[in-house]
Amino acid sequence: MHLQNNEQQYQISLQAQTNYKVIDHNQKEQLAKLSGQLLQEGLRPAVGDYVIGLPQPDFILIKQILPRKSVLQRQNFGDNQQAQVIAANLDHIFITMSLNQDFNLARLDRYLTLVWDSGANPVIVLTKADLIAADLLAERRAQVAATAFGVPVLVTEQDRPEQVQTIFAPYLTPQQNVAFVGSSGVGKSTLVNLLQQETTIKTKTVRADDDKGRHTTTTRALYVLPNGAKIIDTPGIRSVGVAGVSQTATDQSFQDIATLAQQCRFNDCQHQTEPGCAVKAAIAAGQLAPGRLASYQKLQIEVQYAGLNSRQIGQLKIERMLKDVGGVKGLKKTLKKK
Ligand SMILES: Nc1nc2c(ncn2[C@@H]2O[C@H](COP(=O)(O)OP(=O)(O)OP(=O)(O)O)[C@@H](O)[C@H]2O)c(=O)[nH]1
Ligand SMILES: [Mg+2]
Ligand SMILES: [Zn+2]
Repeated sequence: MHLQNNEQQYQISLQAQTNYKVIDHNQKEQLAKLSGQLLQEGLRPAVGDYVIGLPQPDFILIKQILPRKSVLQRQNFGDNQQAQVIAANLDHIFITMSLNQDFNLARLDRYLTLVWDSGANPVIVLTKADLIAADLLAERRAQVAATAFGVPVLVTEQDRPEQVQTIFAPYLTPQQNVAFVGSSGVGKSTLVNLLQQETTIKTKTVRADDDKGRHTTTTRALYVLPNGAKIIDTPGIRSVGVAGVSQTATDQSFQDIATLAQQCRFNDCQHQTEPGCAVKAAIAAGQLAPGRLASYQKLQIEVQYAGLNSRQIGQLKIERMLKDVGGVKGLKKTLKKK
C-alpha cells in the first residue's frame, strides 16, 4: 500500500444503500463518499473493508478498497444473480439463533456453509435461554453440537450482561473484527448493546403472535469497543441463500455425510438409489438422522443452481423431473399409458 499526499487508511463503519461512514485510526467516524472511479468500476466497499481515502472539507473521498482477508456474502436470487457482500475482513462470525421459536438446525447448516465459505470462523450463539426449560435447553445444545462439529457454542440471556461479556471476551481482543448474523428478532442488536455496555442500537420486541422479528436494524454498522475490538451488527436476514458457495464449504458443514460418502461404491454417488451407498446404509443402521441427508441434498441443489440464469435453472429442473420417470423416453411411455 502506498499513500499519497493526504491519503489515509480508513475502515468502513456504516453502509446504508449508497451512504457510507468510515473510521480513522483514532476511531473517529466521518461521512464518506465513493470516488468517481470506484463508481465507474462498479466497486462497492462493505462494512469492515479497509480503504484508502482522501479527506475533503466535510467528508472522506474513498479512492481504493484494500484486499479483503475474508468476505461474508450471500447470493441475491434476482435476475442479476449478484452476490451481496454483507461484511468484510471478519475474524469471527456469530451465527445467532434464538433457543425458542427461531431454533432451526437446517437453517443453522446454511449459515455455517456461508460462514465457512467467507474465510472467517463461525461461532454459534444461542439466545433467549431464559425462554425455554432447562431440559429443552440441554436437548437443543446437544443437537447443535451434533450439527456443528467443533464449532464453539455460546448460550446467552439478555438479563445476564456480565455473563455475556465474559463468554464473548475471548473473541473481542484488540484488532479483531466480528459480526452478528441471523434472523430478525433473535437479539443481535441486544447483544451488541450489552457488549458495548451502552444502549446505542435500537431494539424492538418481537411480534406477539408468531415471535418473528420486525426487521428493526436496517443498516450494517460497526461499533468499536474501548479495547479496539470491532463489532458489526447486521439486519436480520430473511432467507439464507447459499448459491455460489463452494462445494468444499458445503462439505465442511456436512462433514458426517462427506466422510460417509467416501465409502460409497460410486465416486459420484448422489445417495439416492445407488447400490453400495454408505450414507443410506448409515441411515438404515440408525447412525445418521435422515433429516441430515435431506438438508444436505437441498443445499446441494441450491449450490448447483448457483450462477445459472432462470432459463438454465428451468432446464435443470426439467431434467431432474425427467430423470425421475426415466428420461424423455420414459416420459413418453408414461404419457402413452394415460
Ligand atoms: N427474553 C429474552 N428476550 C430477548 C433476549 N435477547 C433479545 N431479546 C428481545 O428480543 C427482541 C428483539 O431483539 P433485537 O436485539 O432487536 O433483535 P435483532 O436480532 O437485532 O433483530 P433485527 O434488528 O430485526 O434483525 C427485543 O425485544 C429484545 O429485548 C433474551 O436473551 N431473552
Ligand atoms: Mg437488530
Ligand atoms: Zn452414497
